[in-house]
Amino acid sequence: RGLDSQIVIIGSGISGIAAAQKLVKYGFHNVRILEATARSGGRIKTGKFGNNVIEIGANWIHGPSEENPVFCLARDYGLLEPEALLPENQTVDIEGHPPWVSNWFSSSGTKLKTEDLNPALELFGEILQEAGQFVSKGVETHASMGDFIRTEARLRAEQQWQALAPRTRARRMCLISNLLKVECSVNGSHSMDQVSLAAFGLYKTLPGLDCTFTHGYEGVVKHLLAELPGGSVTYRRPVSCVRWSNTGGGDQPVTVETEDGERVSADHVIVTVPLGYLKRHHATLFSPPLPLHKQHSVQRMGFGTNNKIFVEFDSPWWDADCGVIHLLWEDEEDLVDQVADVKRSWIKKLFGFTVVTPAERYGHVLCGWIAGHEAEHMETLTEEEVTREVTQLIRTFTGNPIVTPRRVLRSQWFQDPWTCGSYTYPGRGCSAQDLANLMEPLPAEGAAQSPPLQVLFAGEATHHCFYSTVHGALLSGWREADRLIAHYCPPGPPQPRRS
Ligand code: 6YU
Repeated sequence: RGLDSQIVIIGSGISGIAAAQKLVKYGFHNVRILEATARSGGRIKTGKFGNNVIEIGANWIHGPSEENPVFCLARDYGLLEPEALLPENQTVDIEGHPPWVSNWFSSSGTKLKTEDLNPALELFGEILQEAGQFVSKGVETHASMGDFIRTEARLRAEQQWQALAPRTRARRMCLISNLLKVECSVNGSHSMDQVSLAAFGLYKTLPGLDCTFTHGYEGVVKHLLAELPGGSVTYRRPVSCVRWSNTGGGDQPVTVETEDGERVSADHVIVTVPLGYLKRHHATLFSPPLPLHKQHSVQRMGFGTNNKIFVEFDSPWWDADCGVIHLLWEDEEDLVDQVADVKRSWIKKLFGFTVVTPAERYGHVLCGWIAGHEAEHMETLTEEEVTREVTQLIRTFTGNPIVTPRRVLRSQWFQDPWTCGSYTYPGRGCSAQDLANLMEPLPAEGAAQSPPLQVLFAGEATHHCFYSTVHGALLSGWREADRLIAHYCPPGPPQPRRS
């Protein structure tokens, strides 16, 4: 069939669009995307907050440098600020942790001096770095990041901070609790106890100082979509079942059934639904079901919730150069990253806020970050309840009893039926093999009598080292397009060289 093959892509997020763009560019002309919702972009979702553009989903280009295809596209489409294009911006290596100026506030209502906190920050940074190295050493596969960080932090505090006043030591331990919550947001996990120590280092960072889009992340989605023929995406068309064949097959071996009863025949289907959706629906989404090893990997890989709470103020209560505000609870010496009573105290999981810049455009807007079951509970509350809790929180930490946000807006990624959370992390018991299993097509080439490559898998959860990111998702879409291109148009034998 070659370039006439019928290819159906499930999901119009960046991975689905990238797969379609590459196939169409190569010459495949029967490529169709079925999207459950009324829009493209999936977890790239630009919204409005007052008159400002904000990101409800993906925020930054992580590691904006030549190796990052999202950066290259955004640069070529003219979507970035001039500073992001500076060579020095692209070469600095921040290893996933931007060097923002931090302001620390305490639950006793005071602003803390950063110098007093630096030793604890350094200690935490060292432990994280060591954790990342286990992937090449091989450790007991069920060990968790949470256990490792707590054990090491207690041990090192005992050795290094013994002579300190108990109050200073206690505050440093509270700071480590805050940083554990930061890591829950970064990883999208409920607790660091759920994140694998052995697989933590699978995630790779790229050089470059994380940057944002002037008019929103969705710009890159719109530009890529414009490279597809009109009508390539069918919206409001949720797929309910992919019928494939592991025993032989007819002319077109796959049938895609949609919720409204449409049946689409295809030679190949590229599934890009989020891992959260797969965890919930894989049993009904595939007939016959996914092979067991693939099902186990779907279960073992982690997919949690990280939500944002945008808050706008008339005037700032943070320093002019501040990039991130941390909230340190004075009763959290016990190195905690989850709250005991989610309904009553969910707000304690919010580690703090990043400052939305530039101030000339945004005014005084903060973006709060909250992960885990606490974030999922927050989604069930009304906007008024969330506003009340956030206002109370800020009054407590600033010691200012009248500070009042002008407006508040939160994301609700867990309740989104087509996402069921935020992004992927390596769950306890995971290894690189699980990521390999997630991306493995059905049936694999040369593995069965039935037509190969009926069902292919893309999406951020299928990238071996950039899972959880937009660039990982984009590359996974291109990877699956390349797989089909190589299947139909294998590179020819090397030509003999003429002398
Ligand atoms: C990044 C960032 N970022 C914040 C928040 C979120 C995410 N990410 P999609 O879901 O987009 O598309 C699937 C489509 O399928 C979708 O349209 C569905 O409607 C559709 N669908 C589902 N079911 C269907 C059905 N049955 N039928 C038809 N259609 C169906 N990434 O690079 N920078 O700043 C952030 C952030 C709040 C929620 C992010 C960020 C993640 C990206 O958004 C995400 O990976 C991609 O958009 C996914 O694209 P896709 O195509 O795969 O799926 C160890 C270690 C450390 C590891 N982590 C390091 C930190 C990195 C992560 N940081 C994230 C931080 C933020 C703030």
